[in-house]
Amino acid sequence: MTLGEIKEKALAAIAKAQNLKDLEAVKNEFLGRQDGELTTILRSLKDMPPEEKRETGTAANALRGEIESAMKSRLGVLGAGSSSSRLDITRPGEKVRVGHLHPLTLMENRIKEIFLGLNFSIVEGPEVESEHYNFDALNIPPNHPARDMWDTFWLPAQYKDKDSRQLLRTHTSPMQIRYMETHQPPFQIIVPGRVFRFEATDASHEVNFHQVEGLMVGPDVNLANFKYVISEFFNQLLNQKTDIRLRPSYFPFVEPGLEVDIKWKGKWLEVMGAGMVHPNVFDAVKYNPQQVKGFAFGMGLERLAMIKYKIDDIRLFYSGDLRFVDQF
Ligand code: YSA
Repeated sequence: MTLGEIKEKALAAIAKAQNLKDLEAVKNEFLGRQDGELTTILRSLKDMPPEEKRETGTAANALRGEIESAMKSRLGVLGAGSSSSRLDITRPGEKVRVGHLHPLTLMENRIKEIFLGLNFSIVEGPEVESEHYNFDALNIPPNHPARDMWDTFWLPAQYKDKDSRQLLRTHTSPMQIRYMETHQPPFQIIVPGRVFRFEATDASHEVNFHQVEGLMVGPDVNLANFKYVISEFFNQLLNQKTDIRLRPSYFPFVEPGLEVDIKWKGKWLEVMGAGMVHPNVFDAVKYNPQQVKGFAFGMGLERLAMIKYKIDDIRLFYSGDLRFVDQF
């Protein structure tokens, strides 16, 4: 190619270039280090007679400058000019969206912190449970009417584990059994975790929610200990002295069984189930009910968060609506 042809072709290709990639291709074709058209001519200068070398050299270098500046101005037109022309240091910065914890995580963290301060340990258990741990060992045998308290998601029969059917745990109480099977008293634990119930959702019921289980066992643990622990817990959680009320209730794994209410904004609100661990439960884990006593409780994390943060619909927690979660 002659210099004239190179000029004509290169400038036409530059004018046609639509993006950075097109310009790169033009650069390679004409100015490429290896076999760019113009580069080849420049490289052959050394073999030319002096007169021709001077003439051709001058013209070829001028053409290179011309092609380079045509490329630069085309780059400017395409809106991808050199960085100095793009960087405007006077422009306000872009706001960085900072992540944060979900209100339920905040709540769970605070609950753990309070119980750690009361010398409890934190343990966790499986979300897929066996019928044995979720019901039988908790003094709820098959056909026991109390099973109706927990509408259950059962796993298909092929997931049967030994003799026990598998399910999604309906409460965190099965961890009472798992923990006692592998530890000796005295101890005090809480078990935060996700639970599942096959029930209709509404403003205060979810299919999938969280509970925090508590269990304290020792030679002479009694209801007064429970009342102290739970009062202290609510005083700290709600940052104010909180009245609590214990009402008789029924859960198969405790005797006596209780429902705990707290007084909040002038009204009594039910916040947890509790009681003294039933002797049959101690039997199931091979503890001697004559020698150890214990209290247990289970509360709903969402319900507590609703009280603390004044949230009127439980479904908001799982809505994925950033306008909701960004408020925490
Ligand atoms: C009772 C005595 C013990 O010694 C230990 C634990 C318990 C609690 C028991 N395992 C239980 O699950 N009781 S419960 O069915 O009444 O649920 C406990 C708490 O979970 C409720 O007080 C409520 O706060 C929450 N809850 C229950 N169903 C719910 C729910 N939260 C959201 N959606 C639902 N569908």
